[in-house]
Amino acid sequence: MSYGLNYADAEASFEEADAVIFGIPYDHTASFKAGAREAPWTVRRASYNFEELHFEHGLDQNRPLVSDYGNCDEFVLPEDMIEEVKFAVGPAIKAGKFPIAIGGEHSGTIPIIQSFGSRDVSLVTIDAHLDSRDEYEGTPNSHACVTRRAADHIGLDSVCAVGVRAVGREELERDDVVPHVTAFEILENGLEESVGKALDGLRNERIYLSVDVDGIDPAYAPGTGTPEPFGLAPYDVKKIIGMIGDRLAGFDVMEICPPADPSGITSVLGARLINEALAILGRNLRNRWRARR
Ligand SMILES: [Mn+2]
Repeated sequence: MSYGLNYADAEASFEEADAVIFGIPYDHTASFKAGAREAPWTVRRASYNFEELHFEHGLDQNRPLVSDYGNCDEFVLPEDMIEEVKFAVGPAIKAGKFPIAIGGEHSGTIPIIQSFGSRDVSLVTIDAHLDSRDEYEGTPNSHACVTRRAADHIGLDSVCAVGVRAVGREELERDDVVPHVTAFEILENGLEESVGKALDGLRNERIYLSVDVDGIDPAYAPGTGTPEPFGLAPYDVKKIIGMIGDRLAGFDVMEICPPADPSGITSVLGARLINEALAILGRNLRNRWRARR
């Protein structure tokens, strides 16, 4: 599972780590452009771009201890990928570590959510798509089925897709439509009014945030398999991570497709979003220590 290059500063052992990073180099259900399997490498490489501190988080920001687990083994069938991710990631989640995944395609989020207890987390996705199909091209574990599989496990009232702007008719013409906030609503009503309300409405308190990078406008994140115009700005995603704040229980960035990203800018954004989640985790950990004293 080792591949030679850790995520920047992810030098902690598993035992001492607050957070564990792992790659899921999987893209076999990709419906348009494949290549996301390469992103765990390019995002790690991009992580060396950044300075030690983010200005807005302050000079005394608490940096969590991070362990880089390497990548999950590669499989062809989504069901095999799901078993592998559960095997690799399940122990970290059960040990109370903060999981951070680098996809691979979005189906990699399914086994991560399934590794939590059904009352442990809500799932918020940032995604151009609702990904709520029962099955797609013959498998219930396609990247087009992510929120539906999550709802099976944690309940429809603990799932919300944010930034949605492309759906299939069959996803909306049913009684159990996956809750969502469209990109259009965010633009019209502002983040507080749209996403803030949705976060308040989630049943399970802690929140796993999954960023399908196609939720972000292709002007900022062109390197993805299914680009969809009229998306969120990177700053919106940063703000949403901050709004989730002390409820944040895990994070992933999926669907970065390096062959479609010649400048590498989408991998850079992916790494920066991981760092943002780590900054919020660091703040949460420090607040928890303080509360205990
Ligand atoms: Mn998507």
